Amino acid sequence: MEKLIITAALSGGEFVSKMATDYVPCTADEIVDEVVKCREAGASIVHLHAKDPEMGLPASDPNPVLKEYVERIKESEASDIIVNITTGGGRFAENEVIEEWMKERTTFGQEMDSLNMGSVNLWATPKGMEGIEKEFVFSNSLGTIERWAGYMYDNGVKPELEVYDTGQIQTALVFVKEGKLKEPLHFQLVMFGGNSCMTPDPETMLYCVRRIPDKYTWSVCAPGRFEMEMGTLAVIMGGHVRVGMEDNIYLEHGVLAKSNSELVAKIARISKELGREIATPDEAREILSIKKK
Ligand code: KMH
Ligand code: ZN
Repeated sequence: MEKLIITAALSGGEFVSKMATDYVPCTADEIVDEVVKCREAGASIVHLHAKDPEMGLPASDPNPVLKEYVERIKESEASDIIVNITTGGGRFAENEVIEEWMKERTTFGQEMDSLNMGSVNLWATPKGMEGIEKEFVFSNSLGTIERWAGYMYDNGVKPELEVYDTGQIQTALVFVKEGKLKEPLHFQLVMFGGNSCMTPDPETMLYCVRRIPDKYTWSVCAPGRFEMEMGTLAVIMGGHVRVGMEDNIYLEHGVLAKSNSELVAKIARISKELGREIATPDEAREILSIKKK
C-alpha cells in the first residue's frame, strides 16, 4: 500500500485557543517548534491558521502572521515539510476583506491550501464565543470556491478539498468537468458528526471513498474523540490522515496532548504496527503530484 501521509493541523482558528488548552501553539516560535517536532514524528504536511500570540484566538490581521510562519518554517530544520495554509476559519471579517486576504494568501510560497467545498452551519461553539452558533453559517458559495481555486492555481498552490458533507464530493467532480479544478484531486473528509457534518463512522467513510475515483487521493480528519479511530480506518483503507489540536486536543480520554507531535507519533505508530510505512515530505509530494517549490 502507498505510504501514509500525515498532516499535522497545529492550532486551528476560533475553536481552539488557550481557553481550551494551554498547550496550543500560539506564537511564531511555538508554531515553528511544533512543526519541527511534528516533522520528526512523521508529519509530511503542516496545516496552518494565524493565531494571536496571547490567547490563541484568530489573529485580526492574519496574512502577515501566516507569511512569517511560512518564512520561519522554510528556515527551520523542517524546511522540507509541505506547508498547507487555511482559507477557512476565523471568517468574522467583511466579505470583501476576506476575498483580498485569500487572494494575497496564495502567494506566501506554500505548496497547498485548504479549499472548503461547500457551506455548513456552524457545528460547535468556540470557547468564549457562546451564542454565535445559531446564526453563523460557514459560507463557501460555488463562486467563492471557483475564485479561490483560481488564485491557488495562479500561484502553483494545490487545493486540498475539504468535504464536510457527501454532496461536496460531487461538487468537486463537477468542477473538474467544468475545468474549475485540476486533476489529480486530493480530498480531506471532515467527519465531525456535529449537527452539520458527516458522521465519523465506517459506513459514511466507505460511502465517501466509493464516490472518490481511484485515481484521486483522500485523507480523513475527524474533529473530536474519533480522530484516531477514523484515522486508523483510513490507514487500513489506503487513505491518509490528519491529526492535531485544530481537531482534537486529547491524546487519550482525559489526557491533553502536550504537543501536536504526540498525536502525529500516535497515528504513525498505529500505521507502522499495521504494516504501513510513513511518507516523507518528498514522498508525499510524489503521491499528491505536487511540484516542490
Ligand atoms: N477546521 C477543520 C474541520 C480550513 O482550515 O480551511 C477544517 C479545516 C478547514 O481545516
Ligand atoms: Zn483548518
